[in-house]
Amino acid sequence: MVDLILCEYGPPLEPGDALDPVVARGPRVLLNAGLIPSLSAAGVRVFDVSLVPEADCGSLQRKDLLEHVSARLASRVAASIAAGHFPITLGDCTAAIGVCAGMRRLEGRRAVVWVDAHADLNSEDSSLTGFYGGMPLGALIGKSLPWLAAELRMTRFCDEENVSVVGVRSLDPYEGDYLNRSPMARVECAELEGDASTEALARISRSLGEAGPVYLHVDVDALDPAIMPAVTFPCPGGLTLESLLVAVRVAASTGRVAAVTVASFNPGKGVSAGVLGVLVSLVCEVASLCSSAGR
Ligand SMILES: [Mn+2]
Repeated sequence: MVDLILCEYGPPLEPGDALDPVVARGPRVLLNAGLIPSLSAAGVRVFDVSLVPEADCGSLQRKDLLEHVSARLASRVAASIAAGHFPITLGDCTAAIGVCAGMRRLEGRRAVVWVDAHADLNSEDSSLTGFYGGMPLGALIGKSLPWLAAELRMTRFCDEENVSVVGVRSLDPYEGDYLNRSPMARVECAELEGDASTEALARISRSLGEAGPVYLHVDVDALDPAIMPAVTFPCPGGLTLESLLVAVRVAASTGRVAAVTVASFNPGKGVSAGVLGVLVSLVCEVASLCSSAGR
C-alpha cells in the first residue's frame, strides 16, 4: 500500500518574502493530473500535510513555518511506516527533512540517494540567498539548520559516506568545495545514459551500504528542462526520464527504500499535458519500483 503525502508548502525564496503559494499548489495539481488512477493498482491512501491555516501564518516567522511543516510531515511519515505502508511525499525540497525525521525510528545505518540538479548542501551561513530549499541535504548530514534538526530530534540523519548525489550540475562555490572534499558519491548525468556505466552504478551501490533504511530524494529539476521545464531553477544538461530511473532502480534493488520524496514541481512554470504526463509517470514508476521491492 502506498501512502501519498501532499506537502502543500513553498518556502519563501528570500528572507522577508512571503511563502510561495504557487509551489505549494504543486502536489495538488499533480494529484488532479491523474495520479490516483495511475497509482491505484498498488492501493493508495492520500494524506494532506498543508500549512497552518492561512489566518495563523501571519504571526509566524519563516523558521517557525518550516519547523511546523517538517514536524507534521515527520509524524505522518512515521505513522505510514509503522502501518507497514510505503510513504511517497510530494512537496518542495525541504520536505526531505521532515520525511527523514519520520524515518528516525528505523534501525540500522541510514543512507540517502539524492537526485537533483542542485546539491542543497548550503547552511544559513554559506547560502547566498537564505533560501531554505538549498539546505536540506546539508541538514541531513548534520551541517545545516541545527535548530530544526534539534527540534525534530535528528542531529544527523546519515553519514556522508552513505550519501550519493546524482545529476548534480549547478553548484554554489561553497557546495562545489564541500562536495570535492566529502566522501559522498557523485554521479554525473552522462554516466547514466544509454548503457549506464557499471562503475557509476557501483558507486551508488557502495554508498548504500549493506543494511539499513534508504531515503530516496528525487528533485524533478534533475531532469533536463527540455522535458521538465516546470521547476523554479531549471538547469540544462539534465537526465532523461529513463536515465533517472536507472539510478532509482539501483536504490530500489536493495529492497530497503523506506521513503521517497518527489520534489520541486512548480506549476507556475511551463506546465503542459506532456509535462504533467512525465511527472505522473515518474511518481508512479518510483512508487512501483520502491514499494514492491522487499515489501
Ligand atoms: Mn533542485
